[in-house]
Formats: sequence, C-alpha cells, structure tokens
Amino acid sequence: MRRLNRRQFLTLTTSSAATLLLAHCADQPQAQVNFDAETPTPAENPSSVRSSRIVEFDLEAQPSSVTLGDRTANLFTYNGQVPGPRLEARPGDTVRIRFTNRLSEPTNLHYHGLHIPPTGTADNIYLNIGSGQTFDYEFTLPTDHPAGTFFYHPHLHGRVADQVFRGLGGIFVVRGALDEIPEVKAAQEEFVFLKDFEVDSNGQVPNANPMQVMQGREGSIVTVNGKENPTFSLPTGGLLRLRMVNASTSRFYRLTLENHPLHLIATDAGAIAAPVELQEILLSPGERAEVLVQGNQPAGGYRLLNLPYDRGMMGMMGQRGMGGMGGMRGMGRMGGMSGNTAQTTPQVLATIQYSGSTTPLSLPQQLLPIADLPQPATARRIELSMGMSGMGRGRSGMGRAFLLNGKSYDHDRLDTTVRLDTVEEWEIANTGPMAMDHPFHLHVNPFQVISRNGQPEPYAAWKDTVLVRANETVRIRVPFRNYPGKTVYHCHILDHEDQGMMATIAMQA
Ligand SMILES: [Cu+2]
Repeated sequence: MRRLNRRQFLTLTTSSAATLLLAHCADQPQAQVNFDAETPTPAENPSSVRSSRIVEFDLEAQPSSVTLGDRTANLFTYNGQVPGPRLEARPGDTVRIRFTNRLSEPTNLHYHGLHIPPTGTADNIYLNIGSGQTFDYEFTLPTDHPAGTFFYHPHLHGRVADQVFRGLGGIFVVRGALDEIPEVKAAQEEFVFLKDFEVDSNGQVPNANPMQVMQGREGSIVTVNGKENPTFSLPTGGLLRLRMVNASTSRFYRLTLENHPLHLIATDAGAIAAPVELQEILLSPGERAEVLVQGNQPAGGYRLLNLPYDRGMMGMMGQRGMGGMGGMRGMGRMGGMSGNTAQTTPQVLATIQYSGSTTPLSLPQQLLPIADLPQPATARRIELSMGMSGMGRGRSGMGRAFLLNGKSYDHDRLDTTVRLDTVEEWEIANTGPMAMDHPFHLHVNPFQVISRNGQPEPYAAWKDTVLVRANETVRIRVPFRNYPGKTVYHCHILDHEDQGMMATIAMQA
C-alpha cells in the first residue's frame, strides 16, 4: 500500500467523507484504503482524488463464536463480526475485495442494490467459491452511481437462506451527493442493521424444518447491529440520520419511533426528491430506508418499535391473520424459531436517548431530483405464486412449490431477455388462493414503483426490492443500463428464493 504524501493526506482529510472513511478504517482493521499510485492526483481538485481512488477490503466468511445479548452463538460471520464490516466507497471508486471462504461449504457474495456488472469479478452470483478458496472481487462504481445504503450477503442458490440466517451480511455504503446536502451532513449518522437469529441451548443455530422453510424462517432474537435494544443518542435540537437495512432472511419490520415522525430521505437505491413524513415504515427483507429524526421532544428515551405485521400465513392453513397456526405463533412469542411469528405485540428494537443539546437543526427542504422515466418500450407480467409441487425442482418438504410465472428456478433456463438502453414496465402480480406476501428483488438495475393495485405511488423513489402483498399487483418501471449479462430476479424471503421463486434475466446490448 502506497503511503499518501502529506499534501494528499491533508486534502483528503479536509473532506468530511474521506475523514469518515479513514476513521472507519481505523476501527476496522481489515479494511484498507489504497490510492492509485499510477494516477497523478492534483491535491487542489478533490473530485479527481475521488475518481482515481481504489478501496480495498479483506473479507473472510468464517464460523465464529459471537456474543448475542447474554448468549454465545456459533454463527457464520464476515471477519468474526455480526454484522460484517461496513464497506464504504464513492462513485467512481474501484473496489477490490479479497474474499476468503473459511466455511466448510461453498458461498459467494452479492452486492445487493449496486449498479455494477452481473458478470466476472463484480456482482456475479454464479460464482461458487469453495471451502478454503480465495477470490478477488473487483469492480468500479460508475461515476453517477447514487449515494446510499446497500447490502452485501451470500447468494449461492440453495444456501442463501441458511447462510444469511446463520449471520452473513453487511452494509455497503456509497457516499456521494446525498451526504453533501448540508442538513443531511449535519445529522448524526447511525446504521440500523436489522437481523433476527435463533440459537439453541448449545449456542447452535437450529436447522429449519419444512414448515419454517415454507413460511420463511424467523428467529426469536431480534437485533440491531448485532445487539438487543442498543441505544442511539440524540441531542435536543439535533437531527439523527438512521440508515436502516432489513438484513433478515424472512422477518419483516414495521418500524415506528415513539413520539417522533420519521422523515424519509432515501429508499433502497438512494435519495428521494424531498423528505416525506411518515409515522411508520415497513421494511421487507432486502429493503432499506434512510430517515431523519428531529430531536424536538422532551428529553428522555424513546423506543424504536417493530409493530405487529402479518405477512400471511400459508393459505392452506386458513384465513390470513386469523389464527390458523396458533401453536406456531405461540411458539414464536415464547422464543422458539418460527416460520412466521405474526407477533401480536410491539417489539423494542432500539432506544433513542436524548443527550445534551445543540443549535436547532432544520430538515432539508429538497434532496435530489429523481429522473422521470420515459414510456416503456416493453411490458411484461410476472406472477408470483405458490403451487402444488410436481416432481420438478424447488419442491418444499410440504409439497408446495414457489413459482415465478408458474415455473420453479432452473439455472439452465433463460426466462427473460431485455435490451440495454430500454425501459420496461413490469406488472408483478401476487396471485392464487394461498398467497402470502413476497418482496420482489431485481439485481443490478434499480426501478421505480408506478402503482400498487392501480393506485399511483405517492412519490417517486428508486427501489431494488418491492413488497408485493398477497393478492396485490405492483407495476414497476425499469431502465436497463450499462451492463450486459445474465442475472436474476427473485423473492427476497430467502427461503422462497432457495426453493425456486427466482428466474433468470439476460441483458443484451
Ligand atoms: Cu416469497
């Protein structure tokens, strides 16, 4: 690693983003920052410093013993920690990740939400990195890549739900224009990595049974940044920026903060045009949201709550939310792993504690414009459904198949072909008498939601995962840009994905 000369170092540290990144590296010794030795970097021009930067990280997937609350849990981790180290880069950066698999099974990495190639050493989910192997990921973020909160996790089909449930996942931050908006920059930044776990009395993660797999497994230990009910401090008059990621295999989070509205500033793939005041936010697996919280209430502690939400029982068990599986729900409350807790009381996720005071900070009026998408060249319909399984692949132990357009995932089948530099409109319908909620995720290209059941979306936003509720039809518009190659779209209840609710898309020049 080339040492920075003093002039470059001073330039970089006068930029707050660079300071954050360097500070971050200091507390996470695995992360390194390199600066391209070949490219001259005029110190007077910070943007050219950024555009020539190389950021390097070492990541090891490994079995680790981790403390979760008052328990010791034998989990899968990146670099021994849960969540994995936070990786940070800027638009235009070249990212190198030396990835080593110290698990006893194959795995790989998916860069959820990043607009990078689906091929080669980038967001290539077809890689199979065997036990003991090292692989060098390398990709360059486009210079117009949005700033936002992204998410890396394994994506080796058939093992995704289990590896994520055992602990694999981390945040990938892209810092850019959103972070430079003065009010956003002034806010205290905190990350909220939402993840549930289950461990038995020996600290082992239990295997999911077929019912749990069918519903999507949930754990009874619900954590924020690997901790139960952590505290975030907020000065009176200040602003708190919560950057929230649902990193769970299957659990949904219906988030609300006592006595404080949430001012949404960014969704999955970056900023929205102006803050939107919300009383609650629902995050299904894979979704992210960034909110600002104003410290304008009487000093004290306020709980970030996960409100009850029923994402649908298996239809065959009876009416949605009407009990059906009372035993299973009871088990969830008592602490055992369930398929779908359908919890009935709010859970405390974290506490916002007032501490000190500051000159009152205001909310931003505007954030970043969101491009209108042109009329689509092509329309498609994608049906999410659960059928009776035949003899094919993707069969669940309970005889249910998880299907996209009536088919279970087949690695060798190409389901959708699109042309680069076109915009498509997709109608995603969650159909069938046994429907439950499915979060729909498309790799590589973010999209905008146009309508839900015919109701126009209230504000424009870039998404890569959208919840399609039972018996709902969601229309999205997707611009396919930059990168040819094959990738997938799928349900982000990862047990459903592993069981076949996934399809292959080819982007062609
Ligand atoms: Cu699903």
